[in-house]
Amino acid sequence: MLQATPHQKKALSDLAQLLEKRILILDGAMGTMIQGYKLGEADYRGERFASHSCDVKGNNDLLVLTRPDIIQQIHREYLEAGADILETNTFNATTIAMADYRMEDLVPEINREAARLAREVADEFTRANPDKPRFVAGVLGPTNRTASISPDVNNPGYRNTSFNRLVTAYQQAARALIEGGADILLIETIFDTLNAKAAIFAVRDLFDQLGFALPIMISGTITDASGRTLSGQTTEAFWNSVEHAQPISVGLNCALGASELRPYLEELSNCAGTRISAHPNAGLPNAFGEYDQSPDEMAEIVAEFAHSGLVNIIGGCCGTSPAHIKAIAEKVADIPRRAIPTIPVACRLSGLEPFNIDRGSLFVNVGERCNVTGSARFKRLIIEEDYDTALDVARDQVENGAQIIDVNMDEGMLDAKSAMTTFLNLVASEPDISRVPIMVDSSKWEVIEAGLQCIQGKGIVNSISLKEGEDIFRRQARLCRNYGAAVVVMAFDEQGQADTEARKIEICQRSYDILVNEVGFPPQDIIFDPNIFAVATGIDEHNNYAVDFINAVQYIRENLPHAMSSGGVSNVSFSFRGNNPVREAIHGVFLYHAIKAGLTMGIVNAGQLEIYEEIPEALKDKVEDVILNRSANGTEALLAIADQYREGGSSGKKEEDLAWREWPVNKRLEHALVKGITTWIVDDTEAARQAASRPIEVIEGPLMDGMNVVGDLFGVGKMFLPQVVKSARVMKQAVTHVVPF
Ligand code: THG
Repeated sequence: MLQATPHQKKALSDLAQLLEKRILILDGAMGTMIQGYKLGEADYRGERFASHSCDVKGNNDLLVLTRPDIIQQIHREYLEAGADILETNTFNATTIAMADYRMEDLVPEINREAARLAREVADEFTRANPDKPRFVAGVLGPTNRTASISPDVNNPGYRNTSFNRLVTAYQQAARALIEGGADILLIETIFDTLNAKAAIFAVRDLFDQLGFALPIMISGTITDASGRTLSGQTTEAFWNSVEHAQPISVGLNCALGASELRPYLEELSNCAGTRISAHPNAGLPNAFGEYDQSPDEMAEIVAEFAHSGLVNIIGGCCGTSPAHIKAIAEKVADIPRRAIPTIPVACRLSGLEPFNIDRGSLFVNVGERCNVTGSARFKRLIIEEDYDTALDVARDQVENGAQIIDVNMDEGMLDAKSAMTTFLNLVASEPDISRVPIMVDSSKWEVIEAGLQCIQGKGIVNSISLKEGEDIFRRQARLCRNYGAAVVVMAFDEQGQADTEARKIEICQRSYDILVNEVGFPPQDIIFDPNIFAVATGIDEHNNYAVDFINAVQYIRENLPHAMSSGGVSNVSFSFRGNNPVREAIHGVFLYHAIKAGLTMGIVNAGQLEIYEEIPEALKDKVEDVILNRSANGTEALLAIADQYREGGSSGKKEEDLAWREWPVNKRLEHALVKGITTWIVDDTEAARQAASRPIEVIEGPLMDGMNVVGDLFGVGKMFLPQVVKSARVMKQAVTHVVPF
């Protein structure tokens, strides 16, 4: 068993202490320095690899075995320049990247040696000057493959690596770096966050195996002016995806020069509650691909970062030399380090974009339609492998206001694991879908893991519970943490699924205590689902189900700090299957009361949410009796009128629907905006325009008034985002009509 060296045991606290005091200096480029030695094939090979089967010139990491003198000399020059932290020469030292040189077998040795060489020189300098201790960051590079991008444009679901292969490769490299004496692990130049999540998983799992942990540094790379990683994430989305590593620092490196990096560094500095590192290139490459920003120029720009309070660790990437590091170290020596800001507690999810939920957030819509058990159509599409149309189901939901999408492939006729992988890999290549976080929904743990292995963002596991006892619950929770996911926890224990208020509360409280106190799970990443069951089933024991759920939601809000709540909303109306208008009315009433009690989110049909205010009074009254269990024969009374509201029913919705067409034009516009009806919007806008003295009055008058009603209803939780999206479309059509005038 690998034991921590005295160095490694104290690394976390030593480094944290030093970071309190000042800005630390990371070294600069290795590649540029090696180039200066003008080495040939024979130098790279040395005696040991003289007869290796392929060319190895350019395999810089190999030099730790064949030219350790050069590597140590470069380390020494950076330490002389003032570097506090050395990076090991291991950027490509994984089996995945070393395959290019047929040197996979050497990976443990290269990492071990690289760390040992750096350690030796660092210790030399620390002994000479104990007031300036030097650290060794074991570098885990990005590899040359991407887990969330297809290398084949004609086959977007294809991948040439996998999460599990990356985990194995990273873990092997990390273990050897620790054996060699590294006291930090640096996951860097991340262009695909899913690769980085595999590295984090590998390292966290390794620390568990070893029984000790080293500080982790994380550094991503923004590839171009889009301000996104190669795999499409914004800076904040990237941070949300890797925060679970609890890194001692997060930062950006490579790709851009310091001045181009600045806006993204600032964004990161504003959202990350840890220290910030930067190691930019020496400017942008010139026509020959060389970097020619001088040490003074670069130091000038970097000093401004420091003055603006953006950085805690600073160094250089491509094109930088000891002279750059020296100039930077001198410039920032007396500038105070960035203070870690206090970031408000929130569940910070991401797709390509961040999605943060806190206790003040409005109700969050999770799209339910990508569910083979919840949608006959989606099931048919998946079974027939019509993935293009299945992707449209996801896209429609996002366009209609779903802020997260639930994906469930649990169906006897399917290989759920492979369907989950295929679908999520395809979703990853659709930016208009994958901008939102994914909720991986399955009752089978292996399907959940397969899903988590496909998402670069921070998603939600749906679900874990105490169903199979505490041990499995704890184990799965720890794994969710290593994958970096939030969790839905069902109110389900060894005795079964909670159906009464008391049982729901008991299980949620017990689950919370285990997760927060024993597992160390962040409470803001816990979403309790106290079970939404169908009401109005004709069985008296079911009459209080909605009330029990709503009361449990209130308990969670008041007693389980930072935890959230959720539920599968469409479940509540199962007994009215086939009668969508009544089901939608039930959902509208149920949500209105559940949200008032503190419900954070719901799995809903985002395109079909009824507005509480707009439910016909007679129907609303009967539905409310059922939801709130206010009347002994509520079910019978609702059943008695339900048929009238059926689509095309005899006395209800249809006629009521058209009565508003007789109203004055301003009221018609308001109604169209609130209900999201586009059918007559151009006619009505035109009528209003002819009545007005100036066209602008139509926009400033009835249209804005209508949108204000929408705003008010939204503000008090009587409208939801998907409906507001529809309102915005109606508004746009109306305004478009007026503009030419
Ligand atoms: N809690 C959690 N996860 C869940 C649920 C829950 N996931 C699944 C489910 N319940 C939520 N999703 C749905 C999706 C669809 C329907 C209900 C819940 C639904 N579908 C219609 C039906 O079956 O009648 C439509 C059928 C069709 O279109 O073919 O009602 O509670 N954590």
